Amino acid sequence: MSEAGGGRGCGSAVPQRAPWNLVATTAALYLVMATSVWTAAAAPMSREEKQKLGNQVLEMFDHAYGNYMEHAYPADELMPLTCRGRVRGQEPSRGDVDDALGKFSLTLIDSLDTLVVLNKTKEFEDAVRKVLRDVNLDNDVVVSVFETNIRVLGGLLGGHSLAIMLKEKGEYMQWYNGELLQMAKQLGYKLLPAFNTTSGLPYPRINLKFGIRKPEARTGTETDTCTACAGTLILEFAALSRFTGATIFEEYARKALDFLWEKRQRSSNLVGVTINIHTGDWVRKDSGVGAGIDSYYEYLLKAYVLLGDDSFLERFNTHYDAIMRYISQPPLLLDVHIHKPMLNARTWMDALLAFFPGLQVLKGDIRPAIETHEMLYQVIKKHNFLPEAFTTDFRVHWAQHPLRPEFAESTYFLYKATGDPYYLEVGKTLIENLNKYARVPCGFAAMKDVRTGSHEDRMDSFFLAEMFKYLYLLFADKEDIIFDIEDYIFTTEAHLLPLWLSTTNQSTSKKNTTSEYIELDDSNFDWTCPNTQILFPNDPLYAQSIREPLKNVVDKSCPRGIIRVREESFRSGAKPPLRARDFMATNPEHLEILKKMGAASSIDAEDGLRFMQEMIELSSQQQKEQQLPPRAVQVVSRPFFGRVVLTAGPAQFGLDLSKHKETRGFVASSKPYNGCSELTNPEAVVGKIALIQRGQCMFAEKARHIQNAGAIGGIVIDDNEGSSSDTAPLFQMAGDGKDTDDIKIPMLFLFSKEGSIILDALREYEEVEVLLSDKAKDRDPDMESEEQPFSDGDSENQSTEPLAPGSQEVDLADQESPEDSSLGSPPESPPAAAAGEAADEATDVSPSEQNSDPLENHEPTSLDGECTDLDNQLQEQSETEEDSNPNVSWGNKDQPIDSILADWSEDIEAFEMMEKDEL
Ligand code: DMJ
Repeated sequence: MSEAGGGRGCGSAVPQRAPWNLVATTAALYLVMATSVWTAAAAPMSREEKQKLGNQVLEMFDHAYGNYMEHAYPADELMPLTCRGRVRGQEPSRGDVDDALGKFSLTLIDSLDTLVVLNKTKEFEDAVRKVLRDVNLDNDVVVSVFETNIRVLGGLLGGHSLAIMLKEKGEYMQWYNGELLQMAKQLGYKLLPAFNTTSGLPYPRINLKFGIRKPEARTGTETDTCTACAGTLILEFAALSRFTGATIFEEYARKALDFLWEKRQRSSNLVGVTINIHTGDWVRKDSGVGAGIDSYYEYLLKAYVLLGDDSFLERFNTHYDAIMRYISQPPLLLDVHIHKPMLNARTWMDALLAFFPGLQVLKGDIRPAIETHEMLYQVIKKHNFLPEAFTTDFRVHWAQHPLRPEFAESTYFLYKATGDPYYLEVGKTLIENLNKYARVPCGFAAMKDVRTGSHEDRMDSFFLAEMFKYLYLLFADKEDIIFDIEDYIFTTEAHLLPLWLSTTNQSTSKKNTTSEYIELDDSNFDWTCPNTQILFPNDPLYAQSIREPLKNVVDKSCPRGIIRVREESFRSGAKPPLRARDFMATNPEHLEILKKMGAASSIDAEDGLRFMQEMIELSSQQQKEQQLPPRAVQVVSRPFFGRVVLTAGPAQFGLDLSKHKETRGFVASSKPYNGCSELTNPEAVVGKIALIQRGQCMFAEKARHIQNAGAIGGIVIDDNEGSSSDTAPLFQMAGDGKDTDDIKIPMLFLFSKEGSIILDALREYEEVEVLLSDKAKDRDPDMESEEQPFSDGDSENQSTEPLAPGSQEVDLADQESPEDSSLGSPPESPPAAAAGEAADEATDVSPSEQNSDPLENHEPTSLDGECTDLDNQLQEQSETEEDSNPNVSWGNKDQPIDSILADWSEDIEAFEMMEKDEL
């Protein structure tokens, strides 16, 4: 391929759409031939509507960026609920997530090239000046090498790329002299010590000031890194080398990639999730396309695009073949074991894999891209956002959503490849959901729980770097952007690098690995690029016909869990393997199967291994669910209008908010604030929701005091300053060991940080109205402009207690979405766990204490792909129980899961040894 080939053919950041005349001609033919089908397809979107949506994206960006600049800058990120900057060390640590924060104004740097894409050139110029004036890259702080590379180095390089483009145009940035590139180079040198390992794989973390080795560095003892962490450097490092002529960066990144390639599992051609940076041994041998691996694959293909080096394409194609052979189980993408790739390693998928359809478009494999994208869209339609993890039957596995952009990215690429207006409608839904559920007065807040609609006090920088770029570009026409986007490639953080780098300052070490250099003509790229020439023009209904069978995949699918379970053997009459979720300790047949596992054949051994892994997963999932029974406190009065939703812990007494009820009222502080004696200000709390501080007496005692004073509900606020549901596990407020039936009002618990949001609002606005529920009530974005809180008309009084004006208790039964309303009552809450003996003790309810059985009410055992009515009913019931009542009772079984696992621990060890031996 020609040296410039990297920038041609597949090289453009966005695949070329088919020539319009061809599209139009073929579409016209189909219109005549298949009008009825065509009308079912997405209608084309008018230019006006696209412009309107584009403008909406601009307004949303202004809201996010403006609030960051006004309330957080120069901090790394905005905390949109408390409306201030997140400064590392000043907030409770969130663990690894904080490794992206280096006190270098992360969000500003990550936003630089977004400003230019969104045509905010003046703001870009200001932002660059601020970066040059304020940003210090020499802080004594330990950061992630991966995050610093993709967000900061990538941000500086993207900013530089567009700064020189603007300068050349002659209007803006005329003063610019490569200062961002100088900063990028300085940062590049700071990252290089991380590569000081025998393997050439970088350490995962580095101290910006002290590097790796010095004792002050507080890092350098790690032995493992993720594959994506070591394999997502080549674009930024090669760009840095080629922009500056310092070849060392590209060489280091290539060396790390070469090492990973050598270490691939040779029989499956897959890579694991984590690798030992010294020995090169795989530490985690599961393999997927999501968390931990994702951008390794992305960078192989894009390195080929940017650098025109065939070896990267060969590697990518080899891996891609393995992915499609083992991991892709359309429409699912499921992790497998690298050495036993027919064995699924998980029963759930993570949200990061949503980038993969976009990568498939770049590869030119449109059909599976459409399928997976559609499956993901169905999940989004069900939960408003893509939960961080969801099961193979589309239940929430991990309910958080930090405003990730991957799905928007894939939507953009699919639209560019197919021209199908359906993808514009998808983008419109994303915009609506962001405004409806994530927008808060001071920016956009991550979802803490997509089921309750509660928020987390975080707005990650990638939201500005990626989400707004992809959404804006989705609706933009060529003339809406001040430069040709197709001259650039998107990094994994959506930073733009110019394709002309392919011919500049090439590293002498490896120009091209093909032995013979052959000039290829354009026909060689016909099958490697998104093949719009044969796809869309020949069949305008292509994308729709692939999507259609998947339309109901989420709501109506058979709850089979894992799809591929050695289907051939079942068809031939063999019994399907026992799955952990179906296991019943009282079933003699199941016990017989267990005995056989690991004994007879390798198939039984595989079943045994999988069974035990599923048991472990199920157990930890159940523990997570038992410990996290979230409720929502939604601030509905002005200026919040329901836009701020706080995660709250429930009580084991009082009104059960999970039973389709909610309580709404103004808040008032009780006196004494701890609520441990009769209130001295009953007139202030009567008919209101009383705020009480945690501590000094039992929760139930506080509840009785505020109830006696006439309160209609209570919120206990943690007295432990700085505590937050971001960092501490939620718990249930236990009763006092006596009968608590006399407590009728609902009680919720807020950690200190969430509680201060209510207290601060009360100080500032005097009248603060909240809604206590198990799930945030829908907000109408128009309310803000109309300046009126939730209409009272949609609430129905259900309380047995007298209610004061301005407060109500609401039965939501008739307001639920159809999917919920058809499901009947959720099961009763579990009996209260053993009452706390010490005063004010919270109860973490463990599965064994609950005497619960995770196996009941889960997926039925249908494995034949046929949906029965019973299957569907059970599935719906299971879904409802899990979604609406995370504290669900699992019923009684003879043997708690913990003891089963204990019985099996020796066997688990044996299987692990067996795995090692095989490797
Ligand atoms: C971004 O920082 C990048 O896209 C990265 O590759 C992984 N995902 C986050 C956003 O979700």
